[in-house]
Amino acid sequence: MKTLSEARLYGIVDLGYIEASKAEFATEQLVAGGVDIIQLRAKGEPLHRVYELALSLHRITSLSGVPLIINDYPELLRDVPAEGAHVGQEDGSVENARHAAGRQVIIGKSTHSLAQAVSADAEGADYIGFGPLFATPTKPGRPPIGLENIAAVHNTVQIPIFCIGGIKHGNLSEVVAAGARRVVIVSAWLQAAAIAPAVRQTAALLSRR
Ligand code: TZP
Ligand code: MG
Repeated sequence: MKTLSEARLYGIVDLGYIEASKAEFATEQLVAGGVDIIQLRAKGEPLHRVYELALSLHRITSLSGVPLIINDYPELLRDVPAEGAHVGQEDGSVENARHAAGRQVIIGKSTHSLAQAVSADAEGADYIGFGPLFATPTKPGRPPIGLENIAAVHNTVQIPIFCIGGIKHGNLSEVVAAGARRVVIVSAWLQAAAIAPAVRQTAALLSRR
């Protein structure tokens, strides 16, 4: 399994874009394309469905040693052998999430400013999401933070930083030029004509920098 610090491409199986019945297929495609981490994001699904999906996605990700992160439900990590959980600013502390998980797991936190990034690091997060850089329908109502703090956050916070929000091939070079080293991409991969080639294309664009 890759360590977090080696990870550069973070995919999300988001049920806002993919029907639950296609979640396994999307996961296989993301893995085949070469993502380093996958998150299951199942907003609005009942907990037992998230549990079942997490189990079935983990059967796929574990074959390739790709860590599976569960959005929002760290307590599921007591019953699902996934590698971590991801929490937002409204979801309580990293410590609470660790306690809920009940075992040694990865805990990631969403941050929307330099100050929140510094706090998440101090709180003990293993990685942060930083964004949304651009306005995105995947996170409606969340104002974009732009690219101007990407360099500063990398100079200030030592844990892995995954830039997120509206990233696609057409703007990846700007994002990287602003200092991003790792990216989360949701809709641009899930809505691509074919997911695995889209991930490969991102990987190629990122490694050219
Ligand atoms: N958090 C900040 S932006 C975002 C999340 C979950 C969504 C990113 O999705 P997309 O489709 O890559 O813009
Ligand atoms: Mg949340």
